[in-house]
Amino acid sequence: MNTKILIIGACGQIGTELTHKLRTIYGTENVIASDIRKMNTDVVNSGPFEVVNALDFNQIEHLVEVHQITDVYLMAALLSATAEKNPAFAWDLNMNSLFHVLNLAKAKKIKKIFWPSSIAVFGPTTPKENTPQYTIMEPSTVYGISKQAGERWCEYYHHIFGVDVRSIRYPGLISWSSPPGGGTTDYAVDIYYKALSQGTYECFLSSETKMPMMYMDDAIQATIDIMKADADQIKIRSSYNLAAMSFTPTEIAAEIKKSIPDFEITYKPDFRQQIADSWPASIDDSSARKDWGWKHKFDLTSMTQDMLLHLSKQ
Ligand code: AKB
Repeated sequence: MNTKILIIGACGQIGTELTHKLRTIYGTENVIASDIRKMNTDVVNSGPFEVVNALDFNQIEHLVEVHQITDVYLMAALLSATAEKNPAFAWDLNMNSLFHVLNLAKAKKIKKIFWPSSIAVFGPTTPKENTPQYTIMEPSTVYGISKQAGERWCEYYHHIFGVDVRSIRYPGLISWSSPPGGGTTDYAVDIYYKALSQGTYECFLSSETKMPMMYMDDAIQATIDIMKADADQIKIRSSYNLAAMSFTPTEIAAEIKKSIPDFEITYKPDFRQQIADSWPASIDDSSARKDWGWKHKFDLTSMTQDMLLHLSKQ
């Protein structure tokens, strides 16, 4: 049976680039993009698109049947900063959308699921540097609690019902083709836009806040690689730690200054500082590297050059 993909939340920061990449690999007609609204013309116009509410089981089931979907990528979620403003809806969306696709796989209506987790599953009591795959996890954000609970359910559905679900704990993701939506790591995208358009940036985190980050090209590659791997290579069915680089606002600003010498950064931490302080500074991702061959390409220098090149063309 051919791979036929449904991406739920295809108009978001990851979904946009994932849709394009999957369409080049599997063929445009075999990748159905979907979202709650037609928000991103690129995604909507570049192939099949359906409006779907990730909380509506019947709608998702209908799409799966009509398009004979084999693999679902569930990218719809409320991220850390937005979730703190609307905890009940964040819990509802982040958990129940996951149950819908897990239950479709349990009923053998789909074969494989990709579900993104996050470094937000860790909390203030987790070891901060080189955070291990298995360690103390006491998340203190609504988003983190939902991702940690989701990981437990993924592992449970795999062990008890044989569901083939695969997951990655994404760090902060940086991309130029579509904006991020409500995360704590979003400053590391905004800073490039403001450096080019205004020459200054007021950062909502303090200067020495170090967090794990990754360029979108690497994140998409990881997503595709974990889904392509043989099932027996995926030894962890909760979610894999994944890392590429870690930096502070001071360090990213210094890197931008190499290309834009007059660029200035100022600091005005807000409620997101507390969220960032509860997360790891760096991540040990040796399990992903060993089990399914994860390798990153971009570091802070090469990412900055690529971001500035693309954004200055826009
Ligand atoms: C966020 O900041 O909420 C996300 C994440 C790290 O999962 N980018």
